[in-house]
Amino acid sequence: MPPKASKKDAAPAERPILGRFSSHLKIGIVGLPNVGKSTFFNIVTKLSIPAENFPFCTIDPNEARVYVPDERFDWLCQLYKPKSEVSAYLEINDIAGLVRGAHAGEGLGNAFLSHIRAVDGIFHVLRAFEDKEVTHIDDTVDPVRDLETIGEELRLKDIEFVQNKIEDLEKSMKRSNDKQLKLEHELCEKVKAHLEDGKDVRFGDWKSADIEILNTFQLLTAKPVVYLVNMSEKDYQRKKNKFLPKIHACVIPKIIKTGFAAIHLIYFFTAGPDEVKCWQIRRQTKAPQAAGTIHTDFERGFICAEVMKFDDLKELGSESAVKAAGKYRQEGKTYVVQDGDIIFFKFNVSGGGKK
Ligand SMILES: Nc1nc2c(ncn2[C@@H]2O[C@H](COP(=O)(O)OP(=O)(O)O)[C@@H](O)[C@H]2O)c(=O)[nH]1
Ligand SMILES: [Mg+2]
Repeated sequence: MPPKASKKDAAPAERPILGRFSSHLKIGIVGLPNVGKSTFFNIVTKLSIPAENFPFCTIDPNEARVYVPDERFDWLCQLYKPKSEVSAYLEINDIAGLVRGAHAGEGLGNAFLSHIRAVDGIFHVLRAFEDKEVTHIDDTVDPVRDLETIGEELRLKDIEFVQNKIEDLEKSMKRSNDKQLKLEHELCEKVKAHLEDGKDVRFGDWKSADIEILNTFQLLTAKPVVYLVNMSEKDYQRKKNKFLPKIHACVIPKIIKTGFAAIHLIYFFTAGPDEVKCWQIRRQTKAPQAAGTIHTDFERGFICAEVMKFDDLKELGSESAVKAAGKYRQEGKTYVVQDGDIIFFKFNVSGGGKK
């Protein structure tokens, strides 16, 4: 008898995630001027954007896509020796430095804040290196103060947004008794109080219904943040001289992987002799929508997903061994795709065929 799906197989009803529901997510590098944002960006991308000792030198956000290293992907490529290999990538934007007062337009603040609004997560670079040649906008090196400065700007911008929203809602509420308007108004008041308390939106304990509404706002402090403390290479070298190159190489892939996970991206694989490919999707994506990242027909005509777990394939060595062990599973429309699933989609659209 085939194994019956037990309770523990059922996906727990997860709370929705704050942020955009999309598979095209990106992370932005944010911080004060001269903290090392562009330097970090250049290292990560190996692109040569000039890192100059001058605030406001980067006005247009610079974009780059960097590969996400993954041993599972490498292993699959070894196994299938495919003609084409496509790994996952993280899109990173180098955003120009924010200064105190940015929320009120200081230092082209509004333009830069709109660039932050367009990303799904933040690499917040903090300067911990001392260097007389590199000016600090507040004269002294103090990463904790800097963290607060940026945090405060983002919160003030969010307060402004929510305040405007409250005023709009109040106008609408005079004309309509729509319950949704009242719910949104209550939430906005709650969010405003939370921000005025000095707390970022992402730290709030919001209900599922609140999160659905918050996700239509794209608030700056709702975005996930990864803090990167930029310390002097010299300080680092003094202590760990011979290990430095190794540490350097490890740290960068780790930062990329951390950023990728922080914005709630995962990926599933398609694997065969033609191609091994990572398909990135947002966490909580169901099988038909995951199929849709490959082709809209796959979503429209979705029949089922045949799923192998990477660990099972690695342990058993081949697809046929996984099948023989009864671990090759058919999943339906409600299946929530998990990171590292190896999937073969079956679909049917009129006039189309099976993959
Ligand atoms: N001494 C030292 N200088 C650095 C470090 N990181 C960046 N810099 C220098 O600081 C200046 C500003 O860096 P940049 O990356 O352009 O800062 P951004 O304004 O945050 O993009 C440049 O001259 C960099 O070479 C570091 O770790 N130590
Ligand atoms: Mg820069």
